[in-house]
Amino acid sequence: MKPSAPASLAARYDRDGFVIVPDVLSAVECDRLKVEARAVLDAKAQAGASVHVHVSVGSPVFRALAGDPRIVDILKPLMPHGVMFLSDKIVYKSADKTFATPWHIDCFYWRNTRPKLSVWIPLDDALAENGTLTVVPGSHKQDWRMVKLGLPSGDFQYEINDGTWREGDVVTCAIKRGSVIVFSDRLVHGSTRNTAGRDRYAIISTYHSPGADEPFDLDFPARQVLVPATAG
Ligand SMILES: O=C(O)CCC(=O)C(=O)O
Repeated sequence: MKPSAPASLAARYDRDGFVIVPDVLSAVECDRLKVEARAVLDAKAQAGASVHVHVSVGSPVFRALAGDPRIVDILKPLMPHGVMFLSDKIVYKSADKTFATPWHIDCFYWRNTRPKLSVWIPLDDALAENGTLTVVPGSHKQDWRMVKLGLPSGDFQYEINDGTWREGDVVTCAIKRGSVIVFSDRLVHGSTRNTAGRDRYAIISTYHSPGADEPFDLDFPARQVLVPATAG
């Protein structure tokens, strides 16, 4: 019997709510981006914060990354109505920022806006022991209830505390730095704890289809259309 063809990226994204694309950025690029990320955090981030938003507003390096053709080419088949960059953030875990990112879906942070997806790129090899991304495949097809969360740092404001998935449903995405995870803003995700005593930097960029600005968008001055709606 002929083996069936592997599902396309778009089919997998639709089925699972996420896709992993390995080896998009080189180790040298990750090293450079990590130096830039540290500089951005030192210059702009709130003391003690593990999340810093609006990275590309002040960093041409990250702005170029958000529109990098290698990333846009991954997004094109997943976003048939065009690709618009909205915002990005650094999420940084370390020997003294060990907390697991709580289970959540991102659309709770941007209720009543058009659908979005995010691209998560670790700048350090990301493994279970240093806080890699965890996802629940297929969870983007269900509705979830979020509750307010009071992390002392204020880094994450919401969590799902009544999830119905089983431990065996969770995928712990162990990936090399420079690999890419694209995930829907309806996908349940979080991270493992960082117990390794070493850094885990990630840059997360969020995109949606081009369209008239919604009030939410006005907070993000680096937003830009990368693939117009009419382009193939
Ligand atoms: O990098 C992480 O720990 C997870 C980040 C995350 O879940 C998010 O920003 O939505």
